[in-house]
Amino acid sequence: MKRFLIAALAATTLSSAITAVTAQAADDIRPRMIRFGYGLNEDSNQGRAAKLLAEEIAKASDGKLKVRTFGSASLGSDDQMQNALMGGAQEMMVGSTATLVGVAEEMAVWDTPFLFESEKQADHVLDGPVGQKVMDALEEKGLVGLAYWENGFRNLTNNVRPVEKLEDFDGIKLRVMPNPVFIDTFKLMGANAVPLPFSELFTALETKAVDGQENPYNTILSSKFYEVQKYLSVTNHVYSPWIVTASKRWWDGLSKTEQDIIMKAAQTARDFEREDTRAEAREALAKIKEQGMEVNKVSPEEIQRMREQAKPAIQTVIDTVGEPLFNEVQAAVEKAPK
Ligand code: TF8
Repeated sequence: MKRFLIAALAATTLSSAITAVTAQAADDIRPRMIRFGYGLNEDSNQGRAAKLLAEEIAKASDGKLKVRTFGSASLGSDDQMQNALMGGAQEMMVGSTATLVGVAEEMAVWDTPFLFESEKQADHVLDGPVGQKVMDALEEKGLVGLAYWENGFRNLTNNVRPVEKLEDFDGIKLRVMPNPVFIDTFKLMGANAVPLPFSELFTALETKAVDGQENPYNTILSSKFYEVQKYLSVTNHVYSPWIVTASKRWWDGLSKTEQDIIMKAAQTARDFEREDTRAEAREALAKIKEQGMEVNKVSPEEIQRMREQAKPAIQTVIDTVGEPLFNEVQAAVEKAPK
């Protein structure tokens, strides 16, 4: 009788242990600390969205998944963070797709000058099948893409002169994102393109190591570039996406439930971030002027000349991502509502 009981007990213990293991793999949430890094400061559109993402993850996991956010590149430049994610030394980050071109060249397709005409069009393409395909290219490099957030349409600032026509780019020492398409685009414009990580940009402008830079209105405001830049020229030369990524090494060790919580939070934060960014951008020009910058519009004729001039950079994109992907993106852009 006793022996039977022990055997029965052992059997149930064993079987419940097995169930526990499977359950854990499928839907357990374990206490975890997630380091989420980003390059802008806490008072930026990026910082606000990172905070929301952390709150959403805490809420959905009853506080078991704790996201610690690190702004102002305190965990390193975008490049350094990407490497930390690939190596498994950091869990998550958000940064420009442009910085990922060195990891997955497919990302260069978003750097095509004048690719999108509106944010709405960008949303459709990025959130659609081809956007997903480009994101998926990260996996074999050790990263998992979760969602595209908005950095936004980029505009030019500098200290030399207002850029009103193509020729005004001449000789301006312009910081660009470290990526072949950006370097080529601005070389074609006649600028002296200097690739630099964003984390070094303010100091480079302050010390006059470079004359100018290009970024969306939101960043010109939140990074206080108006303190070190005189002219802003409305060029809208390219739409820049951000992308939330996770370390694949780490991600693969999460339960399905944990992955779902994090994925959903990245998307909720995306929807918030796009609205927040657009609202801020609508007010930004007035604020930038208040801060003393001189703002000039660029005429449609001159934008057209810049577009023409930038065409060879499109070839750089095609050489980098391959013609089939480039064409697929073009087709999606044409189909998307403006
Ligand atoms: C750049 C980008 C950056 C962002 C940010 C650091 O100019 O636009 O502002 O990638 O995440 O480097």
